[in-house]
Amino acid sequence: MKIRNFLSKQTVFINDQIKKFIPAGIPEKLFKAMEYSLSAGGKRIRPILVIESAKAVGKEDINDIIDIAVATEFIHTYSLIHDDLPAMDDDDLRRGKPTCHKVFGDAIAILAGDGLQGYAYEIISNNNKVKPEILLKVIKILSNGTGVYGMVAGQAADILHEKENSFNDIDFIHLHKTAKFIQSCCMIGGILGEATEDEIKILEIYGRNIGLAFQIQDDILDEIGDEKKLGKKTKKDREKNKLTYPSVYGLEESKKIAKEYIDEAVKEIKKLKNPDILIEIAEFIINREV
Ligand code: GRG
Repeated sequence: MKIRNFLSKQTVFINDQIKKFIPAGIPEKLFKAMEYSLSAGGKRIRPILVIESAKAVGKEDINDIIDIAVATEFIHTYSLIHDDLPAMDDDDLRRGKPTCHKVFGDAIAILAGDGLQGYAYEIISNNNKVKPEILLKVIKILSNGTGVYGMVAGQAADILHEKENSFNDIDFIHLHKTAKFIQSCCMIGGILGEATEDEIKILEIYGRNIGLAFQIQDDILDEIGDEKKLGKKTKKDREKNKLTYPSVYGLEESKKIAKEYIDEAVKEIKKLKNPDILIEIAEFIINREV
């Protein structure tokens, strides 16, 4: 499949770029923990979305925005490190390797996550090629999508359901835990490509829809995915009383709803100048096995 080759190449490209931004001159164990989690693999879909969204609105030279794309992966990696902690999802395996806290201990894993999150914003602020007012918009969108109005709220809601049964709105969880961050990455690409308000709105709708489908596919893979390919244990959601699409709607209906989100995303993104790669990424999201 053409898009898989394209995404593999982009993943290698992002991996190379990430190496250039790992903070140095800090306590060795903290550095190692950050480096370990950043280098452990992963699809790099968020930075890829930043870059491809910028291209979709007509940006040709992406060299001045690579650092910002990389910053989104730093935030994603922080969220995975924290999610794996004993107090959260308590996972031993991530991306096919022992989780950060299993290798470096809880305290260093917490600090590695904290460090990655803060450093992501430092990287963005250090960009001296993009206009400061554009950088400020990027920071606003990214902090909204991943902070207290986004991923943090979603993670809290998810945990409140799992541990206390006190939160039962699956669409709130999916939107906040997963979709808002993905939506932010698409909007950030648009902002960096100096898109119009209308184009950014299109990217917002596209991003939200692929983000919601992404989480449904994640739920589906937890039920029927291959542990080896995924690099983590499957069937954990059911064990842990997680609120998932398959548990609420069943597998077939979940697949149908994910496809509806993707159809909506594709319909929307076709309004842009260069939508082809974003269309293929949308379709990849529900066909992926990892
Ligand atoms: C700790 C604030 C905080 C949030 C954690 C990332 C996360 C939120 C939880 C992990 C569990 C989960 C299912 C999250 C939803 C987002 C998601 C599907 C993450 C996995 O992202 P991928 O598939 O991972 O892009 P790779 O390994 O490819 O980078």
